[in-house]
Amino acid sequence: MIRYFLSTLFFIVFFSCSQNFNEKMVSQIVRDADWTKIQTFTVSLEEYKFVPDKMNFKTGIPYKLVLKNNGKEKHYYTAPDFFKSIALRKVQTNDGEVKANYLTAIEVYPGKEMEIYFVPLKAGNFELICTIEGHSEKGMVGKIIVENTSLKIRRY
Ligand SMILES: [Cu+2]
Repeated sequence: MIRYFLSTLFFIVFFSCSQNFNEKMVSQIVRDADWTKIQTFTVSLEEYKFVPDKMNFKTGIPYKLVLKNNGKEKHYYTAPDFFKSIALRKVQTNDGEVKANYLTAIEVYPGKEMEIYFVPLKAGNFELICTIEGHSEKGMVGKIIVENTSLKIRRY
């Protein structure tokens, strides 16, 4: 019961300051998330679409977003508002990984794959687009939907 109360309290405090995630808060969320319960979501980048073009995530849950370019051209996964609303752990490829606090876009070469490890912090509907000239006009756009799930957030 106390545990539940504390997690609820944390949730309220957490989301009341979530308008402005600072570096320290983000790294604490990344550190405290239960990465053994990671959920994988794979998106294929092709000419000229994201498959699927709707991605659903829930706040407080650790995810691995796999971006796979199954096309013949390079493509961008550009979603600045979404990337501002997550706690980013790292971006990983076969060749190494990048640790950063904040992303705007990820470029994936044909036949390659990149993995984004993160925890969504904020609910919302976010636009996804491939910013290479002509691609969005041909349909390379998508939606990222993040739902609030106070009960599912990890207990602290
Ligand atoms: Cu593209």
